[in-house]
Amino acid sequence: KTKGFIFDLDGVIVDTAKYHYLAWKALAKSIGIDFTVHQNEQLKGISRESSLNKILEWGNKTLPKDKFMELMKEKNNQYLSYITTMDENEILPGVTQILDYISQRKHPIALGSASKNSKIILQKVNLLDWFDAIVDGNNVTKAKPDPEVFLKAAKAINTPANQCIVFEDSVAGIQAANVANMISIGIGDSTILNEADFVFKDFTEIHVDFLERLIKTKKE
Ligand code: G16
Ligand code: MG
Repeated sequence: KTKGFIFDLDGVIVDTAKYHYLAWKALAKSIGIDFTVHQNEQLKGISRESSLNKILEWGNKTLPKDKFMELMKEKNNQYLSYITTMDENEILPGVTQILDYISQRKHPIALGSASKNSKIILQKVNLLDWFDAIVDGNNVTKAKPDPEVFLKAAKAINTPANQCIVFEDSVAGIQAANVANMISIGIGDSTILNEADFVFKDFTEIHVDFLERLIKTKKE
């Protein structure tokens, strides 16, 4: 039986979540807003625009449209400056092994990311060729927790939603996978990702027997 595997990017395949955090933190500071690591959890997985809206909300600030656009651009430039030096060493533990396992068994693999920078990053870490489809921030209009990104990814790999397995590090992404009726697997802290069907600290904790059972599991 064929399952479709959908991977989030930031925080699942590579640890770019830390770069997003640094870039947003600096940008917020430049307009006199501070936010905590805890608040940062809410920025994970959501779009650039939604992220800035949240930060402004936290700081009780509103901005004219042109200033808003300028700040989004500034954040992205800062982020891009962090990712230029990325290479294979920034692939998170166990990722290459699981991609290898899945593709050897001929299950299709898709990316389902909110990022508009996903292709550059996958190229940088030399993982682009593993993916049968890329659905990212350039292809969707609704940010996670809306399931649009995962539903499009499922379609792109010709797999019904209830036969898809999603790996996610964000609360919004787990919610999106659940709404899409996919099996949701959290990668990270189980107290934060408690809505997921399963949670693992990282991919090195996911063993072959678990994957074999998962492949046989069906969501109604
Ligand atoms: C990622 C991050 C988010 C970021 C979003 C948009 O999503 O988790 O923090 O705001 O992409 O990224 P960009 O500004 O690069 O378009 P994901 O879904 O890959 O975790
Ligand atoms: Mg993520």
